[in-house]
Amino acid sequence: MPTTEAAARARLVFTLFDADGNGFLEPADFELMARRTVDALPAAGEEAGRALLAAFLRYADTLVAELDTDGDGRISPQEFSAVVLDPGRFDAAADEFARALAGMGDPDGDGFVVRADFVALMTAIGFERPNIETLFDAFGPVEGDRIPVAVWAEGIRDYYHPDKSGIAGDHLVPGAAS
Ligand SMILES: [Ca+2]
Ligand SMILES: [Ca+2]
Repeated sequence: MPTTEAAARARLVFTLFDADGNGFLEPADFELMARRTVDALPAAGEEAGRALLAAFLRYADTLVAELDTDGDGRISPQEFSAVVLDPGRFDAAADEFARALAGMGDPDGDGFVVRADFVALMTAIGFERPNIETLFDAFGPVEGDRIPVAVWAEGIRDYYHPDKSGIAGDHLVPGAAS
């Protein structure tokens, strides 16, 4: 059985990813999130907006490919939890997720995510601003107020780890920020 914290972390992400609130994750949800992100970064320009939209849709494709066990083209809460809370299955997919995520959080491909991009992305997904800032700080930003993509990827693996509690990712769960 996952820890209470692990179950709450997975539930929170599913709820946020389901941007249109229909109870399933589909590419349409990620398109909605991408548009929110582009709107939040008007200075990024049209080309950057298109690239970000493409990165979100790649992320959606990766999620569906890895998590859609029954092949109906969408991810149910059961399909989501079954994979992400099983380290044996999630670790195999984690590198794919990290690469797809890096496409969004590290648009210039230097291996680092700056705070502004991190905040914009996580805000678009629906996390609360104070929780996002606390998480970024917990990742130990280096010079230039940025974190290595690999640190974020490792944080995501921890986030879904069924046995972990009291980790950086717990800062994202409402009421847990401190
Ligand atoms: Ca949905
Ligand atoms: Ca499915």
